[in-house]
Amino acid sequence: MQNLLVTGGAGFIGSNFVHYVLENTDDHVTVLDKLTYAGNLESLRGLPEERFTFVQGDIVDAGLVEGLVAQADVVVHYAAESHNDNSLHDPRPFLDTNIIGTYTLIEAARKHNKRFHHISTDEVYGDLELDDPERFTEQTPYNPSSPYSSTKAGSDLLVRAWVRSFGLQATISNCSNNYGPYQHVEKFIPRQITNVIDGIRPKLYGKGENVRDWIHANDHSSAVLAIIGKGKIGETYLIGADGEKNNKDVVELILKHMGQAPDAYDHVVDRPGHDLRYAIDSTKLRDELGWEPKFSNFDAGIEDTIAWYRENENWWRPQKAQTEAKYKEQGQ
Ligand code: NAD
Ligand code: TDX
Repeated sequence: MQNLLVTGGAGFIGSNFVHYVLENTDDHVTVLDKLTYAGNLESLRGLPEERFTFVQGDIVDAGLVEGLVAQADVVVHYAAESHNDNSLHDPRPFLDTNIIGTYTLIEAARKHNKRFHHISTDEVYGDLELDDPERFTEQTPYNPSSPYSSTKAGSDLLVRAWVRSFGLQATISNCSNNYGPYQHVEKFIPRQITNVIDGIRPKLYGKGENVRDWIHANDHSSAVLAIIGKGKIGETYLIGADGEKNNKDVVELILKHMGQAPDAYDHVVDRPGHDLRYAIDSTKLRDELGWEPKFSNFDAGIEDTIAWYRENENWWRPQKAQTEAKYKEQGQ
């Protein structure tokens, strides 16, 4: 039994990880989450009280962070400002949380000599051409495009430096695009599903040719547990499930499963600096740690996700109007 401190555990992937840990291990979980617009306590409802503690607070609060890190065996760091579109309109919170927040956590982890796992993204590597035969590997040079991805890249580099200079007991994972339940309606897949539920046509940025490498959030969680359990200190592991799809195909799949015509969507103004394609080669994680994804059928995963949003309208409804109003201002 270990005590895990999970930052950002009220967000999409963090909450999935908390559920996954409580269902698949004997560990105790403490979540530290600021409950920004992206955090939702409803995503953590009904967890066993004797194995789960929630603390509302900011990861830049050094005093709070130090006390919590001191009590933990392992820190799993999910908390971040996570949405590219927001980072293009107001980058400052991304610097505060992603850079200073990560710095605050690794300082506490080094002081108390705690195992630290840093959650990051494939976006730190920039993007690929559509016909590039190569995919991202652990050796791909960093080349981030947006304020979001550059702050995530910066946070990864801080962790690497703390490993090398201070002997921080850390690992890093860079995962591709996640989908599944509890994802905020600002993100691509839930936005389109909830638009269709509301009778609004899905919105495709630009031509819709951009490719994302989709992985179910549960597979991300199982990979993180594998890295915490068996990963080598100082190493980076890429997490991906061979799920490349272009955005147009994803919208058409959603429309098909929701009984709409395949062309019942609108093209809207493109995202500035929009990364063209992400693709992950997760050979290292599979070969060295024996990890494999379980959700290999994207079609079925999307159907389940649509069903979840249909059944859990009370979870997403409070965010929907505000999110769409913001997109409307931006012509998206
Ligand atoms: P999210 O936006 O859904 O959740 C982020 C959570 O962090 C929220 O609960 C929020 O309240 C909390 N938070 C934000 N700032 C905080 C602060 N200063 N102090 C404490 N808590 C704070 O994000 P997500 O999509 O679940 O992403 C989680 C992590 O996974 C991020 O580090 C992100 O970079 C990474 N990631 C995401 C994806 C993806 O597809 N969504 C893919 C790869 C990696
Ligand atoms: O309405 C939309 N229409 C559209 O075409 C939205 C919201 C998005 N898009 C496009 C932009 C991207 O090509 O869909 C793709 C996915 O967009 P997002 O859901 O915003 O994700 P992305 O920018 O790819 O970043 C995500 O994956 C990597 C997460 O938000 C990041 O936190 C993670 O690091």
